[in-house]
Amino acid sequence: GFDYPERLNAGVELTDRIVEMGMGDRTALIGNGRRRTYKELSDWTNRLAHAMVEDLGIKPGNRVLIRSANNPAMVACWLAAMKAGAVVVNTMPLLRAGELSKTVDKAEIEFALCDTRLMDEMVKCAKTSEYLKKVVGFDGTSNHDAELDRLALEKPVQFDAVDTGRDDVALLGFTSGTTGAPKATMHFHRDILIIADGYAKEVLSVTPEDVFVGSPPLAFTFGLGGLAVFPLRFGAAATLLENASPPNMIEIIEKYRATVSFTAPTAYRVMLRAMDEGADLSSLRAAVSAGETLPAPVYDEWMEKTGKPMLDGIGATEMLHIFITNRFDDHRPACTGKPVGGYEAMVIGEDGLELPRGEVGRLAVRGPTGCRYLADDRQQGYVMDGWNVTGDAFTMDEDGYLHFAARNDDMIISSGYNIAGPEVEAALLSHAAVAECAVVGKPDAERGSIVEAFVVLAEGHEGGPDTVKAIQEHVKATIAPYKYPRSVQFVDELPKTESGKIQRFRLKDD
Ligand code: 3SK
Repeated sequence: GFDYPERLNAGVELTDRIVEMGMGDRTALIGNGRRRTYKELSDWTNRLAHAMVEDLGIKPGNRVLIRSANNPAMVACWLAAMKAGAVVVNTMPLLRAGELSKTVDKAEIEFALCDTRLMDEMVKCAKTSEYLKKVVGFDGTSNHDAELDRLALEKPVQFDAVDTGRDDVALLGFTSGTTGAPKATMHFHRDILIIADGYAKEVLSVTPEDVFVGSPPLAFTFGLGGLAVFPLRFGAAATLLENASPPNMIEIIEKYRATVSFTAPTAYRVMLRAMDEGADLSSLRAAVSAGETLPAPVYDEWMEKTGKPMLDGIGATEMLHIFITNRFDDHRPACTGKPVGGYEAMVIGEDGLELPRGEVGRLAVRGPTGCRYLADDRQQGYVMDGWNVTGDAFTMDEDGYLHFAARNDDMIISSGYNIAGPEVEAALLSHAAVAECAVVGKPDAERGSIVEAFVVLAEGHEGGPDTVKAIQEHVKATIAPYKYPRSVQFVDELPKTESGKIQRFRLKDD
């Protein structure tokens, strides 16, 4: 079981507790050219928490948005805000004002802590927001050269963390719904520890000697767990990269002899090619793959080259982290493995009943973490009789291993990013040349899928490379750039049902 004291603050457990355990001198965070020990991280977060409470006026339960690329300052702000009893929403640096506004409105966010280099879109969002009271800049480069840092520098290094309960909400993890209307998933202080004491301990056996590296944004719970919670829970080191391109990850792996990596198959493919060119990834003892299905050839080649299995797993923002996984001593290609300790899984049919082994149905899981949408009718669709019914179709074989079959929804997964097709369609439709459009995922060897747009042109507009470019640039300027359609096809009309509903499945070539 996961027994935690009734009064629990995850911010304290991931910092001060490690110092108390005698690991204050160990490296906690590496990023932007600096290394911080656990003692330094504890002091830093305590000072920040003082500033948040005394200068900004953050009260327990206030919602605080953090806007940053992955860096030590973002982690410090997150931990400090939890110490101050706040409910944190981490956001990706690529979000534009419109997407930030949807987040702020959904979670009724009052405070925003923003890397000063990313202020423009945050300020645009604040100008029209009825909820945001304060936007404060922090220095993402960790040179303490911004308002929040200056306030914090004057504060003491001791802070009595807010006496939060283990079942108090600490984190709102956002996930884009299929309609583009974001959903916020609530997670308690204890949930943050459960993912470390469950998956990270049982499957990865993390020790203080480990050095973590990876690409998922901290705004995505896959990244927050893999690159902050898991190392910090066990006194290990986290390397944080603002630009986690595969070459940058490789550089860090070689430089710091990283031992655990978290990324998507797309990046592992590039790493395999780099190994052919002499890259030394021999320090990696655990390569975790999630966010997209792991193709068997990538699994096979990794095994061949490193002698170790790549650990495919599936998680969900709703469940906070990975709940089904392969293991070092129990792994198979094209297989997601078995539930993490404490979780149960079954494959169900349309009637909600368990299907016979081998039949494709919806994956349902239950365990120590689970879905709690904030003020959202979609809760009834996700949790049924205590089971969390994910959007994915799976089969369970005779031996109880789970195999991914397909996604049930309109999400397009490209290089590990979840992209809601309808949101891209809305951005396309705001361009003058687009009369009608439909967006689908197109299988892609490099990225898993890419966004493909089928566009019916408006009167007076012509298809051609310039129009494609203009449309793509428009999408990049309207929503987060990674959502733009890499493929644009001009068509005379879209396939529709008699009632006029677009039949996107007829546009897919998978
Ligand atoms: O599998 C995923 O997409 C996922 C989502 C949230 C947290 C962790 C993971 C692996």
